[in-house]
Amino acid sequence: MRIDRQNLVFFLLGAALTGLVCAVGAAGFAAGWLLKPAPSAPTGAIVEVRADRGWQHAGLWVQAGDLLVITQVGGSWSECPDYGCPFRDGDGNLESGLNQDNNVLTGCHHAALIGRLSAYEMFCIGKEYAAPALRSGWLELRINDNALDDNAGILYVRVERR
Ligand SMILES: [Ca+2]
Repeated sequence: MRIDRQNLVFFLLGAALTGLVCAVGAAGFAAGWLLKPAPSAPTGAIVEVRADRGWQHAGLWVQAGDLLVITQVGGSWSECPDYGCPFRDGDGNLESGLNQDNNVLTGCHHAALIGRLSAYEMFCIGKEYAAPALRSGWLELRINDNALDDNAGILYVRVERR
């Protein structure tokens, strides 16, 4: 079979253009996916934060400058129930110093609820918190305790941005 040279050129040109269009489309899709945050929890979503786990995703994207409001609405936890530590609320152990050895965040009561935005600076939350977000990011929450193995309980927390 004789291949018509002109047809071959058109065919190759067509294939190249199709490839280019696909590549541009895929790149656009990828850029959109990477740059635009996934839909976040609706305002007022209630999340659970377990005492025996490290950083836990709250499903809330916060824009720098948003008023971030975090309120404990239920539950309790203990940083060492087997050793007699009582179950507490998000304010943690108010008798502890602010810089106990097992704190994840110093300057905040042991076993208090703490947070961070996309793995940047941590902040002390406690039972109630309201402050402008200093940066954009995903909200993560946890107990202010590095020794998680002996922990128990869950806090229920409303996370909002306004
Ligand atoms: Ca503990």
